[in-house]
Amino acid sequence: MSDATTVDYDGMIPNNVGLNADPRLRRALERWHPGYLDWWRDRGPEGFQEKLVYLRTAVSVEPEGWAKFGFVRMPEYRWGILLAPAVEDRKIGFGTHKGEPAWQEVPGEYRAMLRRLIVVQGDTEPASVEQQRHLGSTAPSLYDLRNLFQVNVEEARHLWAMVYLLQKYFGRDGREEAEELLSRRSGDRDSPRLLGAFNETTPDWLSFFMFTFFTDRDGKMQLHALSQSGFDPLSRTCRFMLTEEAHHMFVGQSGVGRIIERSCAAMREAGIDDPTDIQRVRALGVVDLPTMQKKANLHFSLTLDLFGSEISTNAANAFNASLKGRYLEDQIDDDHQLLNNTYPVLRLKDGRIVKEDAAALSALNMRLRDDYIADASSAIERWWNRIIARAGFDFRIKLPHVAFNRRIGEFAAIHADPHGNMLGAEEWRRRRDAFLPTTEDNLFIESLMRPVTERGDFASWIAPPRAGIDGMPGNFEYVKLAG
Ligand code: BYC
Repeated sequence: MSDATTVDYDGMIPNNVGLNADPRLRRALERWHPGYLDWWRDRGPEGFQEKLVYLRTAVSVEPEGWAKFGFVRMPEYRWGILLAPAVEDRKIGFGTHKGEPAWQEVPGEYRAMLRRLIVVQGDTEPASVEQQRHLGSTAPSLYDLRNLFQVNVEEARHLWAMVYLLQKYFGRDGREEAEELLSRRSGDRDSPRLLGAFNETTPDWLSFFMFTFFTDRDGKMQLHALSQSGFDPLSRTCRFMLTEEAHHMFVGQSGVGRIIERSCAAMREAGIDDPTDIQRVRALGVVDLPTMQKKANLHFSLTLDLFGSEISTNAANAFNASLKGRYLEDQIDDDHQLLNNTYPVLRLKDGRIVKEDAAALSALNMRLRDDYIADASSAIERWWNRIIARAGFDFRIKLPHVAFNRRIGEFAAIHADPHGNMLGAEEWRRRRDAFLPTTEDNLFIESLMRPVTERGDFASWIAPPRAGIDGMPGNFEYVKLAG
């Protein structure tokens, strides 16, 4: 079935892509490696580079036993290049080339488009590491500190994954793009990361958990869409990345869930029945639910921008070219070419938000965004709102309307409240603080961010997890801070 399920773990770069037999590629990657390590030391997790961290490392691409756990110093992490096993005789599943054998080389006519998709995907990975680099100093426990670093090293491995594709298949341009992936900086005025949400800050742990819940979930959707690609190396790379991505979303889902759990327990203990009594709740040293709703509003709306415009010829071209499919394309029952199909799209018409049918090909970003919203909303119901309901509070975290707080696409030009009611600029300014975190909200959250570094202890604003990592007990020393 597979040409390369065995991982070569002996060389400098663990891989299952036959690096030993490809000296040109190996040399290119080895030349890139020192610059990568400089980037990691300079822009990666601040302050913990020499500490031993209990990390998961991918050592196989088989579903069973693909990772091993052990203590490692982050700069010595084995960032490898791993592709999911090849599917024998794989055929392209959508677009103009549907039914043709999947490409093992870049089709010349689509070179620029494919390179652009890989570069955009690759750019988000180091960006998120940069955004999160200051969080180690305020971790609420050793367990959380370790999870942060796990997410960071795996996002960095995802950078390796995209750099491999660039170096192997795109010659000199690919090498240049690989260098630029190390030189752009999240939030930098002169050389920012490519997509908006990756230039925002992640100032506190609630933001980190919201980011991994909402923005990593965009990662999941985009990787799924790319894993359908007719370009087989991209498809296999993304398929394996998805294995790691699941843990990142778990960190966000359970992180926010544990904050909610702690807040609800503290309110119960103090006899508070009204979760919107913000000052009384905050006096308990926990995060109030309305502030969590505002953080969710912010991260959800920033993440929606990552889907691009509702109507997009770029998306239609990438689909037609059989480069980027839909979420679970291979499970959809239609012609997979969308020549005559339509898809309902929310648009701004004569100053009103209306739903209208658009050509399905042009509406692919919208469709992926809808799939994303369904996925996020069901996770919120199953996790966060269940915790609140079990504690007996009359409060639900809700996703805001898609027109709320947008910078990209149809609704970038207007203001809307979280229900989708359009607001004038003046009313938006007046009511904005009720929808999005204010300086005061952020200062309150910041005031809670004190590091907790004793084994088995947790900050007062977050509940312990149900289970440890890799079956380890609650008081396990996930990061060895001494020595
Ligand atoms: N910010 O046709 P349009 C992840 C640009 S997250 C700035 O509307 P298109 C992760 C766009 O580039 C997943 N610019 O959109 C998560 C285009 O410019 P050009 C990352 C933006 O191209 C957590 C123009 O506007 N992967 O993995 O259909 C931690 C018109 O664009 C933005 C991908 O995104 C923006 N938000 O769709 C770590 C997959 N949006 O080309 C990692 C690869 C649009 O005319 N990327 N623009 O100069 C893509 O599929 C597409 O590029 C996008 C945009 C979905 C991003």
